[in-house]
Amino acid sequence: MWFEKLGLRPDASPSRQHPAAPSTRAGKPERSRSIACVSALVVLTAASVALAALGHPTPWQTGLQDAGSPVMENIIWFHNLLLIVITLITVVVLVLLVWVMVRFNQRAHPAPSRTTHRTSLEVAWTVIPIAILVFIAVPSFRLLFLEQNIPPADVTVKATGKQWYWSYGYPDQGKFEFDSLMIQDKDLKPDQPRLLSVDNEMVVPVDKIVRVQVTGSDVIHSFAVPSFGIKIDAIPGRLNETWFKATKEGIYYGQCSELCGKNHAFMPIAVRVVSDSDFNAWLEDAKKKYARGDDSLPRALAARESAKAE
Ligand SMILES: [Cu+2]
Repeated sequence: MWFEKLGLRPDASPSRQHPAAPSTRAGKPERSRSIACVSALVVLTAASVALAALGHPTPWQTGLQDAGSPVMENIIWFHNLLLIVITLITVVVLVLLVWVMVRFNQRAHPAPSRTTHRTSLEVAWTVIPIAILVFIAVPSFRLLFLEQNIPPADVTVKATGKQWYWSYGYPDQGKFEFDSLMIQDKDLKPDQPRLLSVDNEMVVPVDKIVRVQVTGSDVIHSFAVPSFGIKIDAIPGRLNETWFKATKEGIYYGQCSELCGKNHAFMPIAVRVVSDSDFNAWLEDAKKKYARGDDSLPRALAARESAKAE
């Protein structure tokens, strides 16, 4: 079957790397220790990059999951930019602090200056942070608009959070809706990740704009798929919207991200991205398999429909 071809590799867990042990070379223990620290950092950073994966988390992962949509590509780019900015700021502040402690301590500088104001300095420490914030705001707003402005959708999926599973409907494709429940540990197949696999996945076509309408039927849940860069609350009585365009076929996992009750940790989201033809084949199947008879419509709606017909 097409979906078996796309399953997760069982050997996907990467080899674990450990930071280098500190050198004990006699004579320069301090230098050796700092070299060891730096190499440990480099190894950890490299490992976290190497451990990132598309669509699912990995053991020892510290970074973000790989991007499976244009929005997530932008999120990762913005995250890396902020990491550089914050590292530079931290280094500058640290250097200033060390300089003050060394140069102006009581022993090195017994007679302190009584100066309390310096206009140029005050202007500088006001203007520089503003400039940094403006520099950050530009890509930040660009990303926000990319996430919020939903392009014309090719497929609309309605995801309803329930205690404790998700239901999916495809309102433009017909009257069908199905429940997606987590597979229990004892029923897992070898290639199915624990706590993330579900019985009925949400299926969408690759390279198409998918609009996800999200709501809750009992309490607030949250629909989140890290590799697509989406997370949106599922609130009873309200219809929230988000979107993604999956750029690669495969399976993408997410979880409910709002503490919603005792089984909050056990209502995963699994999105299977397939080719157009596979999606159409699945759709035909799903329409029959999950067909919702008119008798399951809410009574008030059914009554209104029949009143209209008379
Ligand atoms: Cu939930």
